[in-house]
Amino acid sequence: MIFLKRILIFLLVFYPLFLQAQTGISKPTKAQLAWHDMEFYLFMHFGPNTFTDLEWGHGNEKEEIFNPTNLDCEQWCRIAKASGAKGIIITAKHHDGFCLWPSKFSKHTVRESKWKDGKGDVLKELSEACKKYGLKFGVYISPWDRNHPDYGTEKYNDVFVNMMKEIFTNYGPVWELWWDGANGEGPNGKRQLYDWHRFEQTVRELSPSTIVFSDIGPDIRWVGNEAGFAGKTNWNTLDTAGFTRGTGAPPQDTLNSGNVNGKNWIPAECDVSIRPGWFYHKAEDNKVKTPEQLFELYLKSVGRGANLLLNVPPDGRGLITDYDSAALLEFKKLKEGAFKRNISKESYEYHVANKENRADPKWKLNDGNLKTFVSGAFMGIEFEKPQLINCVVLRENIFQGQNCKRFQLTLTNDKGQEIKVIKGTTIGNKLIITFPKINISNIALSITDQKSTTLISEIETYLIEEKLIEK
Ligand code: FUL
Repeated sequence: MIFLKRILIFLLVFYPLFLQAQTGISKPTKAQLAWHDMEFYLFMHFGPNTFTDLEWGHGNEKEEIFNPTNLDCEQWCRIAKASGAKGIIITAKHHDGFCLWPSKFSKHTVRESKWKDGKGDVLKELSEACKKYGLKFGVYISPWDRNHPDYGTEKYNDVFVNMMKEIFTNYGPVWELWWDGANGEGPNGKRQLYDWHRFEQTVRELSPSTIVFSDIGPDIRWVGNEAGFAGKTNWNTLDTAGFTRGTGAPPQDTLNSGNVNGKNWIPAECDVSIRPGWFYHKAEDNKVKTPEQLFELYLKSVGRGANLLLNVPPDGRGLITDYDSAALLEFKKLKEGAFKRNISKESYEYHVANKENRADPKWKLNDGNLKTFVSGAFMGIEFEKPQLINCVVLRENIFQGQNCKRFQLTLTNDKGQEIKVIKGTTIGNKLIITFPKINISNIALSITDQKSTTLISEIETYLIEEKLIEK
């Protein structure tokens, strides 16, 4: 009997996977799957703008203005760690063209500055600190360059390729590379025709596991806003044919939601700043987002199947201020507190092939099985005694693609009466649903429309602080 049950479970799990493997459904690469696991990491905008109080430097700033008095990348890493972030992406070169490393292909770098008598190298310090603290290291390098004399000519494409080569060779491994979509004029009034194909080839050759961000990938996409939220419907798939980066990118609402039948696996990353600006401005010290606002951003990004890239800009000392670190640490506490006790773990899980068949097998949670959905099937959690909950976390196992188009959660009390029905669209890597707390005995998930067989790996339930419920 046990043997037969095992065979049945085996078939339920692997046959749909076999079928999916035969279809042309788009799937994540190994590197993209690992990226999905990263969930939350920090962005650091740092450079001449930190000292001039600008957001977009003109490119003609004197190098000597870059002079942090007390730069300490280990402090950045300690704060990143303490906030639960898993990596740091640094603006190695913003639109003003200033390089935070002594590039041989520019005369507008840390080498020409007064900082450490021109011997400093922010990329070296940060990449080493990230290694030491077990954080992933990522690099933002703006294609738009308002300083470089070759900008606007074919030669600049060589410059950009050579700069990326330097970065991969001297500071790697680079986990994520960020190509900003902004493309204005260079110092000679010309715009650049970027050789994207060559840029992409360079990355693939030199650092094949690097995840490349831009408006349209190739690996991950911009979410279409700088406010930090993904679409309530959020497909990891996107059609890019006919689109380009920058002004030729797909409409912002498309980037926000992806395309249901998109040809490419290009999931969304939500970039947003902890302050109004991207760079540090003293006048914004009292405008740092509160821990509750950060938690809400987390719900609207990670909780909608995207990743959260939160910008925390170091100040002119080269340090993260106490305003920012206090908010980050408290945010971590809120998050840990909210998701500490998964109430589902104290109950039984069931999985039935159809609604008539309630004499189903029940499992204690964490049986290691993926739950597959054939039409009419549902699975759920049965609590041994009624539980107060206000948050459900669903996880779709996406390694063979994202399939759930529509789902329904039915929450019932100990008398079997329906208390609440929640309908939704996509699930993806993680979906966090919050609502005013209710007392329930049973929660049942059914997939009401799907592209192909949906694989569910978790139905978690929590009671979080009421103030944290999504507004
Ligand atoms: C934009 C840039 O223009 C901003 O300065 C900032 O770097 C943001 C993350 O991307 O395109």
